[in-house]
Amino acid sequence: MDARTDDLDRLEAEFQAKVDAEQRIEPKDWMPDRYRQTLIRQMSQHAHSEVVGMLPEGNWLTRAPSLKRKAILMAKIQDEGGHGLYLYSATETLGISRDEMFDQLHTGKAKYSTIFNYPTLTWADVGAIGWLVDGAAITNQIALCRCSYGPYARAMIRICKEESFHQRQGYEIMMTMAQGTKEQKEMAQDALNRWWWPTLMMFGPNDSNSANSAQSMKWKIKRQSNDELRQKFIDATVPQAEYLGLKIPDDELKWNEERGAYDFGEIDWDEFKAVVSGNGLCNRERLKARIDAHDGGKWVRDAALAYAAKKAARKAEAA
Ligand code: FAQ
Repeated sequence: MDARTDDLDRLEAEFQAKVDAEQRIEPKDWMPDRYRQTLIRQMSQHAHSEVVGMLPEGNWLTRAPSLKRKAILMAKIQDEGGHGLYLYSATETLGISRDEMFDQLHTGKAKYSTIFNYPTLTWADVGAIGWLVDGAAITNQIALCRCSYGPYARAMIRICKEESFHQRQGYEIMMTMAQGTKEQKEMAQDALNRWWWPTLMMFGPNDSNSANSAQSMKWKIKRQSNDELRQKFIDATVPQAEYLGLKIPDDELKWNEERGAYDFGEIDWDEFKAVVSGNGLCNRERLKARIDAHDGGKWVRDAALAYAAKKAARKAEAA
């Protein structure tokens, strides 16, 4: 074994000991390259999900049923943009630039959550997204507040607070519709039918098929496995659906007294794979919208750079 390998082994052992002792890893600390790359992958995917996630709800901004609903929805969507920016900044601390991240998204190299490749067909979908999608996001993100990487964990604390307002607003829309006319209740049920299974897919593949989980858990990036979080979400959400008087579209859903948890049906993993690989209902539309927005913003970036260059030149002249 050469001296360099010895050094690396020692550094890795010290790093793991720090993680095991629940000490946070900060940007300037030494970290294994694979830890850095795993975080860049997960955090950039998370940031992209927030930004792409603005699109399905944005579809209803001009058609919100009242001024109040419109203002609330606009605030929620702005929060999501803010979460994206927060997460891009946190990811930059790992040594990747924002331009590189955008490029990875626009060329299809980086993923974003499958959930945002489904269409929002009615106003009830806005309620279902808040209730279910934000509900699932919180379940996942509460665990991430204790992630070993400091900037990610700290970003999650604020994001979770805002997500919980999002979840409540979604549930309130569902409640209003479920208690409304027959047509409104049907609309709420239809939204639940369409969003339930895709929401369960947000937690990723089953643990036995999750390529990254074991290592991410060892590094304490992930604190709970995909299946544990999915189960937690289901157990919390079933009583909420019952309270609304809506039926979760799963005939195998049943309380298991022994496990103290709900049993549930099999997720359609073929559908998941199709959406992950770019063949969901809205993948192409979503990516096109992001690329168009980026291209459309080029003049702003150019103007900001020109202004900064001019300011620097003036400063140099004055010095
Ligand atoms: N969609 O080995 P694992 C939100 C990929 S934020 C797409 O288990 P990992 C807020 C995975 O990347 C929602 N790809 O992976 C909001 C990997 O591929 P790779 C986003 C998925 O990372 C609400 C491969 O499959 N939240 O909703 C998905 O250990 C409302 C194998 O999987 C986050 O990103 C999927 N659903 O665990 C905004 C949270 N699942 O990269 C607007 C942070 C898996 O190796 C409106 N992320 N994949 O080629 C995480 O916690 C994790 O990355 C998981 C996946 C749990 C998503």
